[in-house]
Amino acid sequence: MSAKPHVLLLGGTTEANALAQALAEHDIDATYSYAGRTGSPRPQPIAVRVGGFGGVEGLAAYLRRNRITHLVDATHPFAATMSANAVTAAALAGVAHAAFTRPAWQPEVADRWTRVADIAAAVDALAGPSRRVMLALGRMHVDAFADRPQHHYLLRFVDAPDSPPNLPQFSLVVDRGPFGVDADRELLRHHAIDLVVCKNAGGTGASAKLIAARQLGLPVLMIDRPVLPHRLELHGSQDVLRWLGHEASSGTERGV
Ligand code: 3Y8
Ligand code: NAP
Repeated sequence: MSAKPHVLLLGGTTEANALAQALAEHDIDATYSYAGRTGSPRPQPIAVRVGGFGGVEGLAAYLRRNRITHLVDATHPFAATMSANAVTAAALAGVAHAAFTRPAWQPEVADRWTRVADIAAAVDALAGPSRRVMLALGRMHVDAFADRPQHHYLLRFVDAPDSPPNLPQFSLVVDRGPFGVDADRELLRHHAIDLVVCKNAGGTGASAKLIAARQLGLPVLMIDRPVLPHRLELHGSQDVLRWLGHEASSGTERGV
């Protein structure tokens, strides 16, 4: 009989939230982990912990101390440090590891994407005359765009910043997703945006601006995902439940 699973779920995404719901419904012992980036993260139906672990060693120690049996990394595709640490720490602690992620967005026929490798390449690509740019990257990377002060930036943060962004021309919207297409289309139109800059986050929580840009015929500067270590990747809550040894239909332990 396999040991009863005790899951550490590295969260912060729409998919992590759906999985937390499924784990709660199946009475699977699980803890949801936030980094603590936002002021009031969404409540969860399972136990929650907030804050870093203290690098790989700190996470490995947490896994051992809390007798975690399965580590599910459902962090955002751009949370590259967390994801790399998770693979290494799980191996160190001898804990099963799987990523629960969503496929990258693919351009559709009507899309006007220019793909760049990372934030620095996006900054380089913004050389040239003044534009009105929706910088849909959140708060953590805004300073990099101070090198391109000629543009007017539309910023969207989850929380109001303690101090104004270091940009000469910007409009700031404080809002958390998941976002809607009609609202994002109105936002782009209201601010007369002529370029959207975003990360290839994938999923549904951030795709509204892409669909709105397509409808308005706007170009998009799409930042590709960072390369992550090789790992088991699962794409649905049911796949994770099966991986944990819980058949979704019966909701009971797999037969001995
Ligand atoms: C703290 C947890 C849900 C999950 C919501 C998803 C969808 C909406 C879209 C835009 C893009 C951006 C940003 C974004 C999205 C979901 C999901 C997603 C992008 C919360 C959350 C935490 C964070 C951290 C925050 C980052 C920021 C990034 C805003 C909660 C709401 C831009 C990523 O102020 C800060 O320091 C914010 C930091 C990392 C990226 C950045 O560089 O600023 N997410 N976002 C998580 C933690 O502490 O562990 O507060 O409830 C989660 C979500 N954000 O259904 O409730 O699944 O991706 N998050 C990007 O995609 O580029 C917004 O504006 O269009
Ligand atoms: P990151 O750069 O990959 O990680 C930096 C450090 O933050 C990690 O080494 C770890 O600290 C801590 N950390 C990150 N995620 C954590 C988690 N879920 N639980 C506990 N500690 C965590 O991470 P990030 O890009 O800042 O993302 C932080 C959080 O925001 C994640 O939950 C992610 O899913 C969410 N998020 C990020 C983005 C994005 O664009 N990056 C978008 C949406 C949501 P220690 O080394 O001390 O353990």
